[in-house]
Amino acid sequence: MSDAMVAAPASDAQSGGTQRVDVAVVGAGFAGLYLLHHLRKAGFTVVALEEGNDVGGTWHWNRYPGARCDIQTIDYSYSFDPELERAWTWSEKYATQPEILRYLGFVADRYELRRDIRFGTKVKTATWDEATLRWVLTTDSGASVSCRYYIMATGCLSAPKPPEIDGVKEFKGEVYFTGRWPHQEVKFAGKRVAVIGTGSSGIQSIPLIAEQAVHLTVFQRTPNFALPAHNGPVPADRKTLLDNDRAGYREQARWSLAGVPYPQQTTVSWQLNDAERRERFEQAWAIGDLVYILSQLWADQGSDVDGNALVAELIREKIRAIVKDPDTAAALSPHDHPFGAKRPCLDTNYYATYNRPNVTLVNLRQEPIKAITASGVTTDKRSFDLDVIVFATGFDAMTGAMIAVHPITGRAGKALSSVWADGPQTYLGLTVAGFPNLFMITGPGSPSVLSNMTVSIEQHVDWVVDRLIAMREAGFTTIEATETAQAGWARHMADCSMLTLHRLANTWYTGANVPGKALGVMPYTGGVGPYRSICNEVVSRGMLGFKLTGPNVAGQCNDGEIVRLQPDVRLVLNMMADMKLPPIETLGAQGARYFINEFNKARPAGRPVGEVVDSTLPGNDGLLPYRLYRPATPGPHPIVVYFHGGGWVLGDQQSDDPFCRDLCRRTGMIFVSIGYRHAPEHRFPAAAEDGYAATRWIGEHAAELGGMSGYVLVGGWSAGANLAAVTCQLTRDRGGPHIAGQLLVCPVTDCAFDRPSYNDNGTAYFLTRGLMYWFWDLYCSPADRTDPRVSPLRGKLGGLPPAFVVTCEFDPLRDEGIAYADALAKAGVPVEQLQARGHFHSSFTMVDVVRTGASGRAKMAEALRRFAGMPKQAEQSDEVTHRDWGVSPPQFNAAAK
Ligand code: N01
Repeated sequence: MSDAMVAAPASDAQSGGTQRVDVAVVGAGFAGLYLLHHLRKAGFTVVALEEGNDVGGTWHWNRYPGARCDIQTIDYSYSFDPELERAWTWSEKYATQPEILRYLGFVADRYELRRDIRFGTKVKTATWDEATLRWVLTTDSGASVSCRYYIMATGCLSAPKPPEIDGVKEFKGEVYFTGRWPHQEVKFAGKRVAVIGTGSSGIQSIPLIAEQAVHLTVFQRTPNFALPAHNGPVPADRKTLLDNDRAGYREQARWSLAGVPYPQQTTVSWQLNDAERRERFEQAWAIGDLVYILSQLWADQGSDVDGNALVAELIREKIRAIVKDPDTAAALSPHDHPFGAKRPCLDTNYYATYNRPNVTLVNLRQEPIKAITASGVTTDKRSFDLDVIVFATGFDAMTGAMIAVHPITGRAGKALSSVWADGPQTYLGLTVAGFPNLFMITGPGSPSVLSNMTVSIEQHVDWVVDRLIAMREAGFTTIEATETAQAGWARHMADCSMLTLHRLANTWYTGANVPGKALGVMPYTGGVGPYRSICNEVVSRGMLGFKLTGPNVAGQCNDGEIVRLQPDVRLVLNMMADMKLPPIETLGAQGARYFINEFNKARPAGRPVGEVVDSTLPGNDGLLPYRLYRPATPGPHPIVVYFHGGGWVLGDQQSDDPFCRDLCRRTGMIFVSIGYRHAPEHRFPAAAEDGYAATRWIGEHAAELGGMSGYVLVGGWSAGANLAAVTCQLTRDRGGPHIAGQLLVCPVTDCAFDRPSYNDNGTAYFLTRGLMYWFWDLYCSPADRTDPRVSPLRGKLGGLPPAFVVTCEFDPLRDEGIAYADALAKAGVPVEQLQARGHFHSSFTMVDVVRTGASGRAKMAEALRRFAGMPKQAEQSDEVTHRDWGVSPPQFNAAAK
């Protein structure tokens, strides 16, 4: 049966001035229309309340000249009904606002949606009634509404923000706001026009207004990055992809990062030379697709300031090439934010417009607006006489439409505006604790504006309606997020905000465009696909984080946090789970080594350092290979003797190469990664004795290696950290060399397997209990296991070098690492601990994969520098904070930490 043929039950009749329905929806844009259709199809009675006089939402209000979508229209469409998809053909790559509005009208007609929409109706108040367990909505026209469920489909960019400039009312000419454009044509011919604001709305309208106006003055406070749309017919390649496998294409979009089916890039910027990077950039520039240029150049473009700066400079080069006047080009070139951290724009002739003789750019950074007067705009340098002012000054985004449009009062009389006074708190961006039966579509805390909105809207609507159906079947009538779940989501949001550069710009994403608004990254930065999988997981784990009640059923509350892992750790573990790999210990030593080598080939290459030298040194029983990493700075440098991980069985200099490079760059120290002998070919104490021998040799030859003499430092990960810890004990007992400090990352310290972390984290986090048993069996017979050369926790700990001990929450080795740090401290050794929340055993060595490990590695580097008596190092590009960009840090997410 076609979706269009579904007979929809009419909303309940009005009685006594109140309309009773199962569900009230606010808004009749993309989200509201699909909600209405889906809810009716599921048998719920529904009313949609819409302030405008027709459907369209944002596309109803934003009808300024040049308004178009900036996601290719074949992607910016509903996908819930294949017949609808077949019934509509877009005429352009980026449809105009009138065409999108026609599409939404077509959808409304096709499913007969208008009969359940009350147009011209604004919700004035929304109050949760504890007695009836229903929401009561009062409106500015017609009956109030009593509903079981109340769903805000109000859009993220629908509350225009005031221009915040004195004197707007004094102006005698015409005034327009892009976000509230009149329905009748606005004529600019023969007029002196000003546009204030250069976001997407300004950048789309400026070229068209310039073609008509006698003179156009653009008042720009912050330049924005704009890219040519190259609009035209729908590109053949994308259309063919869609036509060949429509369902597959849509499904790929649903699981992608931004809601458009592009693959994830794995090549990092430093693996490409200038010419290769330029070629990729030129191709992206020619394609004219925002998601493409934001995601397909190189893997680090959206996550690392250095990788990002390369793109930003290539765009500035384009601006300089297009705009003839160098001063104007300079003023149009953004320098205050990473590319993509502020929403970039798609344009048609934007930069070239400034070559027209009738266009003037006023740089408000050099001459701020003092006031708007009766005749025009006055800056602190000059006055502009004007006939028309167009405000393209943006929106109180994400939260504005929800809290400014009407007071929403939840449990115990609490208003949403006061609950959100310090920033929006939500669970999944869908619900708010204390506000039962209230849902938001694409609310703050969901991918929303960082994604193709139609994909995100459909996901939210499907999730919400499916929940309502499931509740109805189970007899539940209320649903409410728990405080625990909501706090956990805030933490997860804060963790995710470290994956991208959005935190580094003053934008409407962070609330910085509205004076006094709480600052924090409001949309979910973890990606559309991962977010979808989290929402699904909430359901599969018994509605985790929700309280459900019903009149005739026992209440249910499966409380907890849905994501306790760091977001990138979750992705890595899910990816490994999807690969359905056999347990490593079943592969045999050779097979496991081969597997690890192959697996490592897929990761980003380590970053460049000054020099890398492969050589050999004498071990305890023959030559050992080593790899030396030298910083690019002039030496001599302190030397860190480094031991790779791999359970004394696996790993080599290559396996820990990115980690060594990273620490070499951060510390400014030489790292010498030792190829010690492995089990089962060489069992205990071969690795331990090699570690000691290598350290002694390096200590004796430090100057020849270009290092500082008199001391070395040691470090290692996992079994390598075991060797580092053992080496410190052996050098203390055997007369040197002097070790200035030890870095132990997830160390093996003891042969007992009964600490809680061995059970809690024994099976699901890559390093399993079974794998550890196998490592132990291959390396060390039971009779030797209490020897401090393999269980350093059982050794004498006094007089050891200062230590920095890193443990990860989801690591079987967590508790023995903590036990070692505690025991060192008890023995009088200066110890610092980093207990890394949400991380797993491999987090810190998966450099440029687990990006949330960057701050931990920065702390390790600082510790090593302190041990060596060196001053604090400048921040690396992956730990840049807001202050480096001159903006304030996000506050409400940080508060959740
Ligand atoms: O709003 P904006 P927008 N004095 O906030 C300036 C979507 N959209 O309506 O950056 C002087 O981006 C402000 O300056 P600054 C899209 O997601 C999509 O343009 O704060 N200037 C900025 O330049 C977009 O990102 C499409 O320093 C003032 C501008 O006004 C979002 O909507 C089309 C000022 C506002 O830019 C918002 O875009 C249009 C003041 N007092 C919009 N106050 C599509 O293509 C503000 N500004 C789909």
